[in-house]
Amino acid sequence: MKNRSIKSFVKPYLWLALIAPLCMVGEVLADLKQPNYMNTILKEGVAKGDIDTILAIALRMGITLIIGVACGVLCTVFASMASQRFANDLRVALYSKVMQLSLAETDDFSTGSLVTRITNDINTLQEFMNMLLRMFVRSPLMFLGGVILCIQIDSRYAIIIALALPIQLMIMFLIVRRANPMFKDVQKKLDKVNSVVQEDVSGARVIKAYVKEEYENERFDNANKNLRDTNIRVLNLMSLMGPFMMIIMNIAIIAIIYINRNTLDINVSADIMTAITYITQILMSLNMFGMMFQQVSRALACASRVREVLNCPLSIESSAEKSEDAESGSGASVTFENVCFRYPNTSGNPVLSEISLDIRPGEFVAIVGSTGVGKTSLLNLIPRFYDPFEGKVLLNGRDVRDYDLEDLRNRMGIVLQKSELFAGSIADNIRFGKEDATDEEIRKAAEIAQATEFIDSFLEGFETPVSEKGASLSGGQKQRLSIARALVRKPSVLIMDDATSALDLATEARLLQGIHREMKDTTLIMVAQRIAGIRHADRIAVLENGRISAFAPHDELMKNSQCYREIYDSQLKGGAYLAE
Ligand code: M5T
Ligand code: MG
Repeated sequence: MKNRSIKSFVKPYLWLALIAPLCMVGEVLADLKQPNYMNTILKEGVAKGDIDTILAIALRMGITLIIGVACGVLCTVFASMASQRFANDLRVALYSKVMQLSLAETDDFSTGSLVTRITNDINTLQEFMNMLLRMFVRSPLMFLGGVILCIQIDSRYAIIIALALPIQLMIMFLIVRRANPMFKDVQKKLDKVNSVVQEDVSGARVIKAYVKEEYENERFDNANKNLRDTNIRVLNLMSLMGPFMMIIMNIAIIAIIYINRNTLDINVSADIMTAITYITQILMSLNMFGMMFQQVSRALACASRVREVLNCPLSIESSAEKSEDAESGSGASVTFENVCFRYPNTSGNPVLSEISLDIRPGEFVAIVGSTGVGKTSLLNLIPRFYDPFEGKVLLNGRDVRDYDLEDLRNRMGIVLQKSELFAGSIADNIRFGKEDATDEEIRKAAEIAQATEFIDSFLEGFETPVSEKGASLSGGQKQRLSIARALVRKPSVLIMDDATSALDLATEARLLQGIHREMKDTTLIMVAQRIAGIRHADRIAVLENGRISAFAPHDELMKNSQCYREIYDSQLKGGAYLAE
């Protein structure tokens, strides 16, 4: 994959990005012309009582105002279009990159940081671009024009610049206060985007295992579009506020001077008013400039964080070849040849050393060992969540690194140690394992997984909604749904990582019998803490200090493996439940 710079995301919208500042020049010129017209109205019209001149200049003023407002609105529209689209593209690109990341990289970045990069950081970049397009031209032009025109009237007015500052702050405060509730809505949409991201990024293992990257990308795209549209709407609304403020201010000044026209020297007050308007503009532009510089450093930091993820090399990449013998249902052999493994960016002893295992098609193999010994790590190597640094893992005699990644994972049903479910119905969650599963297949999988007993007790059955991350279900219920999700795809290899820990022994026994009866050919590799459930396994591997210390059926291990006997004894003493 080739690296992409952030600049390359601006390119498609370059014409929008160039039109926006051009429109801004129009708005600034119109804004600068307004006080000049006011001056003429007062001196030539009001002072001389010449209604015709007042009307004629007022008409010109109105036209200039309309042109200015139009230019301003256009500038805002183009600037928001350019920045929103740029950000939208960047978000989608960054997001699909995050979906592609191998677990080694996700661990490295940490999920929270990835979420912030996709949402907050890109948002900052988008705001910065918007600001740049609108203010970069406006601020200096307005400032210079204002100062020149103001001092042209009377050089003493320069003092007024300093005096006008408090008025300026007040206006700013009112604008910000009015804008706040509107931006709340945008924030809500941003939260939506965030929560989709949170769920998907933290559920990355399941999405990978079931090859759902495409589907989740689409879900994200929709939430993102919502955000973009709301943003454009709010920004368009905001663009009307400037002109409104101007009109009200000017009318008020004319009104005051008109009422006092007999007692006031119109010429002097006209100049004062014009100068005040210019000073306001000068101060406004100063303010914008300050804000802009504040944004530059923030944007630079965000840009480098986004680039880091976007161009991060993948440690696990799919081999281009698609293998032809993809036949689900019939078991596959799984072989570990002298495998050594250590988590990336860790030092010290390897987690697994010299692991050699030969698991036959259709065999039921259990893996036992004390907690933290590396059982999960061992299973992680089969679907290539990580790659070993020495030795190889083979599926059907072929190195897993030679398989197309999607194809490899599609042959497996994986039940992770921690059940991850998604918002949706129970049926949706099981269907995650097989997109085109029929209702019968879903029910069948749920039956084998011993899940129907609780599903049928729900009023809505399979249509019962599951809340985010499966929070509305018990641990055992979540586990059984995760098992059903793996079973529904009728995998060649079924991998269960302590997936029955929350089930009672009787339920666990029924589940294993069901798998044995209905999926005879499937190779079952199961990590378990309790010997009771796996004593009937064809063979049991005992993991000790990252090595396989024994690999044999239960009866043989009882005779030959001290470690196995110790585990057995401890459980027997604990509850005496092994007696059948
Ligand atoms: C084995 C370390 C962990 C432990 C060893 C998942 C993971 C584990 N480890 C990491 O450094 N990074 C990781 O991402 O590896 O861990 P395990 O394979 O999870 O052990 P287990 O499955 O046998 O344990 P348990 O508790 O599930 O029975 O030292 O720190
Ligand atoms: Mg584990």
